[in-house]
Amino acid sequence: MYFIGDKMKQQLYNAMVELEEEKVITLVKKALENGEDPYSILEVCRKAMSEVGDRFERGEYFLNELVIAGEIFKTVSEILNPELKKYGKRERELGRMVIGTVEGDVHDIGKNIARTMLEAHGFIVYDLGVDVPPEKFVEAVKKYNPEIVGMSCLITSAWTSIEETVKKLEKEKLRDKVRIILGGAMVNERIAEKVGADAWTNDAKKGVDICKSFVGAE
Ligand code: B12
Repeated sequence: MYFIGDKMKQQLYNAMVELEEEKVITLVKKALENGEDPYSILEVCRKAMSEVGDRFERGEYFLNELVIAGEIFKTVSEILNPELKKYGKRERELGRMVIGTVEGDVHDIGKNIARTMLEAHGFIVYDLGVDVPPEKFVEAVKKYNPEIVGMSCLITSAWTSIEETVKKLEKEKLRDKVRIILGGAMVNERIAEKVGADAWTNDAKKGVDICKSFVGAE
């Protein structure tokens, strides 16, 4: 269990881990009313999702619980989205970006949050959805000519798809035209180095800063 100093956040974390949907919604709304930073509310829920995942791994939760956790988080995202949008300062168009969850992976909650935040900060984001094959990334790069490609990945078995996608971009001589950022709970330095990605993150806020630096907009 993760320990958070703040009492309300601790309650929210516990409610999320225990999959108490109504309590989660009430606490999220209350936190917003109290002027809590929407991203810090999101972070509490993300950490709780990690604990849900650990329980699944330990055999204490089953697929059903993962599904329920996903549904609850989606509701939380819907409540927080308008607030997250206000958070960014969309003063001008910063650049174009193609984003998608790689082939073999259907997790999209984090990708959708990253998209919302990137758009809020002024990026035009072309979202290819989930389970996106390498060819589709390549097609989209040809079609939209983006400065950045973002690949979301939450299962380690899908790392090969990241690798394949980078290889296909190289083969089509597109690799040098884009910066590549990996995101999602299951990406790290190891995979980023292995495929030669320009950056990786498990945190959408950091992701926005990295993407801004890619287009010279720090
Ligand atoms: C909810 C959930 C599900 C839901 C997903 C619903 C949905 N629509 O997304 C469902 C039930 C469908 C699901 C299915 C499965 N899941 Co699942 N799931 C999770 C869980 C609990 C939470 C994921 C989540 O939404 N987190 C919250 C979001 C906000 O966090 P996030 O994705 O990291 O995103 C943040 C950042 O990373 C970043 N970000 C994300 N993407 C991007 C992209 C870019 C470009 C940028 C800049 C930033 C960025 O922004 C977000 C905000 O900061 C995780 C546990 C965990 N540790 O994450 C397991 C987990 C990912 N699942 C796991 C598994 C095993 C599965 C299944 C294989 C289970 C099964 N037996 O069928 C299937 C996979 C099916 C498939 N082919 O993809 C494992 C993976 C283990 C591994 N090492 O590979 C995990 C880690 C659980 C565990 N500990 O065992 N799952």
